[in-house]
Amino acid sequence: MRKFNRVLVISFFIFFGCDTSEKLTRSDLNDHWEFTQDGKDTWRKATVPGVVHTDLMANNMIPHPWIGTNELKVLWVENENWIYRKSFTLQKAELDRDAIDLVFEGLDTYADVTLNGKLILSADNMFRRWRTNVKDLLKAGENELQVKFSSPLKVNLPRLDTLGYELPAPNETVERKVSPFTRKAPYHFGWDWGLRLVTSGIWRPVYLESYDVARIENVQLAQKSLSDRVAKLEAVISIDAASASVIDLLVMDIKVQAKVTKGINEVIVPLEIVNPKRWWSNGWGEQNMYEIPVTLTQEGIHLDEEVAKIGLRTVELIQEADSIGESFYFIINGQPLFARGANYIPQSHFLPSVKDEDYEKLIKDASDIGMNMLRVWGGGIYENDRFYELCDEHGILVWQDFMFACSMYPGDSAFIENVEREVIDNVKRLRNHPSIVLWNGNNEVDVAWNNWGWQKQFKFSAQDSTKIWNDYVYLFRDRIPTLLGQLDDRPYTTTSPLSNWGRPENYNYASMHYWGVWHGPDDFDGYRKNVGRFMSEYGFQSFPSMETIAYFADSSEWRLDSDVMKHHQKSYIGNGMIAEQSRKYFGEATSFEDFVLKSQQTQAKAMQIAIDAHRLKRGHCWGTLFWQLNDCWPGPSWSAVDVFGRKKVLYEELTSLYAPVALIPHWEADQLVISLVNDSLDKIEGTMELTLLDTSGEETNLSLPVSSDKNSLVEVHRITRSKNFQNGVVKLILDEKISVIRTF
Ligand code: BMA
Repeated sequence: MRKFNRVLVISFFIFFGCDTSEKLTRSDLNDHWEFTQDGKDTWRKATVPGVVHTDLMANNMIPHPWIGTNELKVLWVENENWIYRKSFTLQKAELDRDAIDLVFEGLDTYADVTLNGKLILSADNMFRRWRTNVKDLLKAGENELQVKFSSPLKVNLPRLDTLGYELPAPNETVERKVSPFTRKAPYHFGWDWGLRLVTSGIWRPVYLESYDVARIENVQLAQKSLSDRVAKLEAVISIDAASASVIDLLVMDIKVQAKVTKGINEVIVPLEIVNPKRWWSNGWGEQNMYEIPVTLTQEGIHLDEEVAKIGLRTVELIQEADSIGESFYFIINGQPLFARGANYIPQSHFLPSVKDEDYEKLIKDASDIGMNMLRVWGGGIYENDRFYELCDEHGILVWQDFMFACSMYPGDSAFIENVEREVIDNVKRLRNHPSIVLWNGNNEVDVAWNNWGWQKQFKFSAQDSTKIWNDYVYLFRDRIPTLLGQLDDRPYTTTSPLSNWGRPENYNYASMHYWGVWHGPDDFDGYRKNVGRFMSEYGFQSFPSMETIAYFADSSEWRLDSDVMKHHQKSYIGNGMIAEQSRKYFGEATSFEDFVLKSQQTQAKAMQIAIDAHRLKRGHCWGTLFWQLNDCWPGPSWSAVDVFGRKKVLYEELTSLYAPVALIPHWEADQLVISLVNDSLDKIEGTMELTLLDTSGEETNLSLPVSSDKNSLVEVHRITRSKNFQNGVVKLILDEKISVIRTF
């Protein structure tokens, strides 16, 4: 009966030439927000999406925490509650829809949302999306929306008190640590390359979604089988219906009629793509994507639509016992892949200030220098959609951590349930991206629990210790993988690394974070000696450029022992190791500026030794992801590019270090060995041009044809080092062009 009425109403509008559409509409609510500190009632202009620190800065109420030691002056912000509000008007006609939802794509973190004075939502997880049907609370005319953020410390310190033991979180910079309780980007509580600012705010867009009958809640494109002849897919379409009715779906050219009941309904539509073109990772072919339009109608009336995208490819993670230990490598479209890339952290401490252009530049540059994998590290965030779209477009494979790092976590049912909702939200949002090839439970929790001395340090009783570990096992080895298995079919690993860097035999097992250099006592030769099966972390710090240093430090502070310089160095190791290694490789610095440059050259040297060693052990090792691609504030760190996008010396050298086809010069005792590494899927035929210079100025030149099979490593030249050897250059010529130059 009701449906019949609606059709009549629509014909009426058509007749009078009014807007007949009953399509889902989205109205942004990002403008005209104000905020105040709780208890102060002084309302000031706010920006949404945003966070309280950037609003306080914009209103000149706090100094920029990236400059000098200002971080210390703004720490108070985390102890306060903050209120955001806005009003918006609606016309009576706008209320005349079957459903109106208020959607927050992200609330950071503890937020009570009221609409026209009624509490509609209590959010407690920065990583979740929140949708509430608000039709009955909205009114024609003015509506008041308010979001009250409670300090994560105020919320969680009582939880810490009642738990009865501490949960280790060594990167959190205060004594009483609440980060393990808080489903919020872990690095906001402090890290060894970042500052501590516990933000609050509406950090992703907010809008009203109004619709009639039903809306498309999610489209999953599940690849059931893939051959060169045909790809068989299932479009799993979730429909959120305002009430029971019959709807029509058009998926590509397939029409389906479905009876839906109020709430979420699932419709599965099998699809076939004949002679499919595959999606390939960077360097292996095109990033072909298919668009699958899904349209929801009822009796010819257009209700909602979505264009889902899929890239067709197969992914396997091979973790198999072998003669020395356990392998760890990816097979993409049937071919074993050597992964070249880096660990990625959020691009700013203030997440909403990262713009699409920043994502575009970062990912495009990564693919231009030959990377084919980034690891979205577990101490940050599940990134914005744009990040993954760009990885799809540029063939950058994504190793996606869940957001847990270097900490133990509570095991109460409310916490577990919150995490489950987070997993569902994010996996459903991201699973159509072909770039994502791995879900990984957490960063370094296994190795930390078993090797970092927490039991002693925290004096856990046997009972507490067992409880903490069992909670860990339950979450990462049971709950998350079980849930994930219902949502997606990509590989899952519990943690990274799966093997710890302490003992020589450990390099034969699975994934490895090698920190013998920096956190351990090894010199750069350690990179050569300690090559695991997949190097998912290793790194060396350097300073950002002088332009970046000048942004945060007055020239009077340009000394390693100045307050500002010490404040910006967040690693407990300090600057001593950079100074020591740069002296060793590049000599005593003549000035601060010279030191800064030498620090970058030293980092580049360290990474060159490591990356070459990993590539030269191709077959044993199948991946190299250095720590860390980028920064979240200006300071010394392991990054290759700083927070303002300024590239360090390392970055410039990555073009040759990560070239998919490269000649790698290296020494074996007094022998100079040149190896040709070919990560591509083509047979390579080229020329090697070698120049050696000795101390008397004598130059030896050699030109040799070189070749290699696809996906392989081959030694192409070996000579005994002359006594007077000074340096050399080796060039790889492909198609009559210089492809890679390496000096040594
Ligand atoms: C790694 C990372 C981070 C850390 C880095 C440098 O293990 O996972 O936790 O920032 O080391 O110490």
